Amino acid sequence: MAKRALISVSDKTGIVEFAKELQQKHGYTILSTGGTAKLLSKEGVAVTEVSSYTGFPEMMDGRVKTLHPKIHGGLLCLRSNPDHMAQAEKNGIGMIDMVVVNLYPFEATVAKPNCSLEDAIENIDIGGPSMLRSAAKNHQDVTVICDSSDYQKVLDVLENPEELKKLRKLLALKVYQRTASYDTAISNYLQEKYVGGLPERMNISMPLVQKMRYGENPHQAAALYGDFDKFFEKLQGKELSYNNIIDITAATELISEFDKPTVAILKHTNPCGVATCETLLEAWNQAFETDKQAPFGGIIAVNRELDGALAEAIAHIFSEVIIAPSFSKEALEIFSKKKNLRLMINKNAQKSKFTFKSVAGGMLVQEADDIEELKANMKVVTKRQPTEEEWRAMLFGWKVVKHVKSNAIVYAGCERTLGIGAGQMSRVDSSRIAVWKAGEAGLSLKNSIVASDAFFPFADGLAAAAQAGATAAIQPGGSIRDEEVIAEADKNNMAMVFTSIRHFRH
Ligand code: 93A
Repeated sequence: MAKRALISVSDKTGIVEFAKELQQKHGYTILSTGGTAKLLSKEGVAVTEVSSYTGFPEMMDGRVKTLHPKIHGGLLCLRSNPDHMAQAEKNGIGMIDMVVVNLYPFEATVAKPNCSLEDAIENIDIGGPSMLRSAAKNHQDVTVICDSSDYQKVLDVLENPEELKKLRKLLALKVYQRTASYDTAISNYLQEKYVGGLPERMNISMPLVQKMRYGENPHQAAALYGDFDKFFEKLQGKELSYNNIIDITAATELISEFDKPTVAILKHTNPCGVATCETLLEAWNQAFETDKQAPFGGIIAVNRELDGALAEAIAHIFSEVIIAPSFSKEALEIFSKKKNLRLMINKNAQKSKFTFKSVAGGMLVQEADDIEELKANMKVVTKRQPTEEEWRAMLFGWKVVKHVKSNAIVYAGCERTLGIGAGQMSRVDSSRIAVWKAGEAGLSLKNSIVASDAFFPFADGLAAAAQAGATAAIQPGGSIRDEEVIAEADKNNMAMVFTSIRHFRH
């Protein structure tokens, strides 16, 4: 008996070639729905319309096309079960061995700016997911394809029963991932329309990418969801760990703040040193000068091609991951000697759209801290205006402090970090640590600037900064004691800028 495939696709990419090969090389007969059938027969593929196969017309504007026992019986019938086979025979139900379906483009439809509710509803596919789910449930007998990128994979193993059996399992899994994300998109849309709730830009549906070897610690199971692998390509090195993925994300988000050649060195998501210079090599030297100890086992990110000279300099210390838009041949050669070092190409400067935090019984979701900040919207609040140099150092420090765990204090020069204080419960302690770190590194804070992720609650923070050598400060402002803080800055002849935007990062 010839095998039978049912093809019903909205996205018709590659379907003609696939159907031809199915028919001509593998002897399949083809059942198909309206638009798909029309295209296939125009291109010389012999098709039987589902409507003539079931004896039922497509009706209600196509809402009912394939929802028929002859279709679902042919998909769900267990071939190994004599009762199923007898019932199929009695009811004139033939077996369907393959289903090729992709769904009405609901997500793309609702993403259009002026999509009406009617349009959205009409684009909820019912028959397609039903066939996919029936076929996927019976994947021991049926091959199911919901993604055109799988056509070739199926053709490759169609005559190899063992391989086909293995592939069918993965294809069935993919179907349930697809129908789950499809239904999530629909429910998110209706939630927004009927209940009000999340803004559309917060709709989240993410496929599972992979199980990780372990989480933050070896006894914690972990998994990766979403599109991470679309944004990075690993050129060499050990498998990425859970912690690596978090650090890579933090590093690329930080480096994406800068246009000019910049190097950022991070550890446990916090920057240890960042610098912007004419060349990456100079930037590296200055970033590394900030802290020569902490970068051991850290992450390095750059925003230009990483060349041989820089690779030579970086290779002296042990790093977990290096991220660049590209690597020169010489750099690759140098790093190839460090087999475990992970080299990542940042294919796409995509930032995370959301951040998640686990809370009792669930999670909190928020948009990422990604806001355009213009110098024009910042306000000088002191008697003295910042010099050009101070402005440059402050804007630089402000970009860095945003990526430091709160309470965050960054002392910077023009345009490099000098001392970073991260993650303390009191701002003054973060400041003390930043000053101490600069001292440890042998760097002077004379004529530096200080950046603070949130307002200075008291004048003491400003006094300490002035004493450390800072001549200017950048911070959101907004404390009830702002007047006292400004007076302290004026007393020390400091320039101070309020950004009015806070960058907590807990
Ligand atoms: O309107 S439906 O939910 N009702 C159905 O019975 C049905 N059967 C297949 N949508 C249905 N389909 C979908 O039609 C498929 O999932 C596919 O996306 C599309 C293909 O239609 P055509 O072949 O007419 O272009």
